[in-house]
Amino acid sequence: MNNITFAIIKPDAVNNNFTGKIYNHILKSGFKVLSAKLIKMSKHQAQNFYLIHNDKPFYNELTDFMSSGKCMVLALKKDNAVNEWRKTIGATNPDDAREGTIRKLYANSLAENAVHGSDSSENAKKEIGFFFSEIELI
Ligand code: IDP
Ligand code: MG
Repeated sequence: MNNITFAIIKPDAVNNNFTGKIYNHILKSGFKVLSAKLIKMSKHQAQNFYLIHNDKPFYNELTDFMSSGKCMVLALKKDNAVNEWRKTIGATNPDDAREGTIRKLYANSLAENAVHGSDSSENAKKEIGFFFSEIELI
């Protein structure tokens, strides 16, 4: 299944009132929203979600940030969804992101970069399973 990916509208973007604009950007880019909801992660949940980064110097800053406020989590569907979504969001650092990408348009900084995107289909499945139950995935 390479037609599903997982996205988060991160706390900076929700706080900056960009949720609606980013949601529209998702639809305009040809993704179907299988499921979406607002959540607030605990520090512990953010640490688990980003476990693959636990050896990085920014792990503590990242998990503080991701548990600092509300996020919107989304399961997205499109052909080649993982790559298409990574293209739509742009580079991790908004300074390096291409014009018109979500991070270029809406990110605050490298740490507070507006959105998350899965890096593989396998991880997308795991990440969707982390936040959504089966009955939420219509
Ligand atoms: P990605 O989100 O583009 O896949 P990753 O390298 O997986 O980028 O990093 C996960 C998240 O960690 C980034 O989206 C960003 O919020 C944060 N991050 C990455 N590198 C740094 C850094 O050097 N300083 C602070 N935060 C960082
Ligand atoms: Mg990543």
